[in-house]
Amino acid sequence: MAAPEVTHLPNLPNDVEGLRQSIRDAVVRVVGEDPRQATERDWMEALAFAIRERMVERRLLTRRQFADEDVKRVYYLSMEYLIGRMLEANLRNMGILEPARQAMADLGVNLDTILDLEDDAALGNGGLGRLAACILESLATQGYPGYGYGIRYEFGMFRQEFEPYHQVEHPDNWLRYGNPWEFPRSDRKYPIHFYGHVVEHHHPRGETRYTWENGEEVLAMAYDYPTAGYGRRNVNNLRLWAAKATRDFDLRYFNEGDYIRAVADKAESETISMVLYPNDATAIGKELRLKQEYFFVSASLQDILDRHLALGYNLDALPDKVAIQLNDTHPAIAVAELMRLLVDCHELSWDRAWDLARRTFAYTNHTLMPEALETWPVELMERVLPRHMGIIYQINHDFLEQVRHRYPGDNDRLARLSIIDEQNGRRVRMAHLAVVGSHRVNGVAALHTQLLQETLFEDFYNLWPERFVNVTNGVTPRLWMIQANPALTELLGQRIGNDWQYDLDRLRALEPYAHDADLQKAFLDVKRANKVRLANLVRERTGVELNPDVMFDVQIKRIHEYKRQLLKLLHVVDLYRRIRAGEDVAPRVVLFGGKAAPGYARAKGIIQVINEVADIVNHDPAVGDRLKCVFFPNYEVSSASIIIPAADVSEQISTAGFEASGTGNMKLALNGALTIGTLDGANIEIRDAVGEESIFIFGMTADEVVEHRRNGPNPEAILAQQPNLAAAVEMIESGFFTCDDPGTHGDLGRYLRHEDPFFVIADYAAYTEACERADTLYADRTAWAEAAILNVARMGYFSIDRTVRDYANQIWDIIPEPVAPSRTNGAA
Ligand code: GPU
Repeated sequence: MAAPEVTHLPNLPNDVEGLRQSIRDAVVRVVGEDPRQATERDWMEALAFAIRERMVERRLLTRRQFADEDVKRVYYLSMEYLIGRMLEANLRNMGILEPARQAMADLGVNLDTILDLEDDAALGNGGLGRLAACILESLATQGYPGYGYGIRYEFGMFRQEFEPYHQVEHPDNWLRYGNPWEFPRSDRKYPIHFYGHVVEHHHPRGETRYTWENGEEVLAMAYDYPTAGYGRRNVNNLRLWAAKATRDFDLRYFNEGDYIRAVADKAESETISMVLYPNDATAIGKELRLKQEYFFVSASLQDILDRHLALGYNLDALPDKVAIQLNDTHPAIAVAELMRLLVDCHELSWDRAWDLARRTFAYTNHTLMPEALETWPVELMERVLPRHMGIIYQINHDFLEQVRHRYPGDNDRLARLSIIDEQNGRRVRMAHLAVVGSHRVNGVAALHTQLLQETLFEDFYNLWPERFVNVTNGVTPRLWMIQANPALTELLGQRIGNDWQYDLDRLRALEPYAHDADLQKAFLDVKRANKVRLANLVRERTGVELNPDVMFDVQIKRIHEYKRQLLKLLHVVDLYRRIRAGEDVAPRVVLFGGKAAPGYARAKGIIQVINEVADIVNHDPAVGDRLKCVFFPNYEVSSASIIIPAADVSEQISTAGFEASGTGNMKLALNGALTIGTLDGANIEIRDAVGEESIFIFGMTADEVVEHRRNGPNPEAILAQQPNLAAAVEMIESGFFTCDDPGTHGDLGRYLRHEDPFFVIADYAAYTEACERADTLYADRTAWAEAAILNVARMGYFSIDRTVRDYANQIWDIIPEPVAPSRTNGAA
């Protein structure tokens, strides 16, 4: 038993006076600056340190309680966490936002100025990474024992600039000033191996054993980011791994006297955690990517097993104390790695290990798109991870035996189900490994899960129907309402109180007031103020002036053909042409935001043409305020939180069957934007929730898309019947908007006429008709306000808290463990 003063945790005061003291001290003791000379950035850092010491205190309290209560924990394994800024979120979730604001004011510093200095932590591409960040926040908020594991990329998502029309990528050096939120844990390092070979050890009795020898070794070092719950004392942890060379990296070169080469090799081994691959929903076939995946998976699993054993549990209790969620297939090598750790390192029998692994893992699928499905050439896997390749063969062998037994003689089915794809030059199908190695597989919206069962995983679904569940995505109301939309938060508080902040279903209390004229006016005033806020930012970033009294029509998301930014662009060009022809069209501001993967030429071409069209439209004196088109540069979490509350209309217009869920659709609707959308992803559930009156649905359904493709689409024939659409396509391909590269718009014309793989042309008429329905409703301010209020009131289902409870109950089997206020430490 340690002495009481050793076990004591500090208990720092959270009042204005106490915070002021901590902040002023931190300027001197941590930043090393004289408070008389401290810059705004110095004060920001000092404030962050004052918060983080309070966070870590609660983190330790939380950890003590979890250990005392023998809780089951969930570990979320994700290559991406799209967190955004942390300062305001941490202040709010720690319950010290207002005292800190006052303390800073007392020190002569404006908190809002400070908040704006922080770089986004952009360790993710899009929806998948943002979902991971929302899930961690909700786990802490609801008091679940849940931890994130990922990679501490030195460089996150690139910064996007337009020069002047096309996208140019700049490195995101987010750690250049250091990072006050992380705790480097130099004592938490694990060795990670690559390459080498496997040696078999035959035993006369018992199983053959394997050792993995003569590879290269790199260390994974932990960096901890405490994650605070809102309105609770629970603080969980996100552990990100950075690659560090081992101490005696490459002895060979030292012995040969090539000191410089040895040091260069050290740098090389640390590149593993250098940069996030900026690809969204596209598999990357690079060796470095496979090494990143294995690197963070191995470190995380070693850490999980260490903790499990240190807590005094035995390995047979693993599935009772540990759930591991695989965020898409990026961490799916975990199935083989856990087997290696259990069998080779902890000497469990294969069958026992397999039973434990399967009951521990679960896998979330985020797309059906073939180009996103990860497969690794057997040859590459064999070279980089030789032991894992052997383990995968063994898993596959056992699995196919089972299939053979169930479907004797059905060789086609065996080939379809096999973890090894033998058709395309022998590749490991990571999705198959994930399904076989998990006890649950989930899609992220009802339609998506249904399509998974009917298409991609049909054979697996027939084999194990009980393994498949749906968990519809959600978003955290703390960031996407309270932080992003303080004006609406305030209004909601006045009308229905603040319970909805913890239980978003309570927004329904707003329903009876939807036609209350006072509320409608207040609601429209809030929206207008948010539009002014956005217009100011747009002016600052692009120089374009926006009229806040015009409809703000917003499409913000990664640039992808299937998301159909081109459908919106055709509408813009159509409107522009008609305005020039003297037609009276409803005015609108169209705002795009989003990044294209650097190697995705078509997506980059889409950005370029939008910028070129925008430039012409915005400078045409004949147009004035009737049409403005803006491509908001460098769309990221922090700009999303300004754009979303200002949107009147949310564009969710993907080709049906292609968007797994969407989450931007939820953020926008929650903030009162009405959706124009296809029956795709979670749009379907949003329609069911908000009602037909508050959403503009259009276009082919997923079934109709399949049918349409089967019938052999003919865009030219459709164009021949739709003069407005034809004129828009002609206007583009004629070079009317060409500012930069002549020829590129001709190519776009050919693409639409002869390829149109996502049926922009086929859905165009229905789309513009939906836009017109929106225009008509928008013109009736009362009717619009009512629909928008009802929209907000009915979005409760899309809280990430509901999503996390669904995972907890259907998949993880964990329960909340709220940290009691005065436990252990006598703290108030
Ligand atoms: N998604 Br796969 C990504 O953001 N990145 C990916 O690599 C893959 C999927 C998205 C889906 O496209 C989107 O529909 C979904 O809402 C989101 O994941 C979270 O589930």
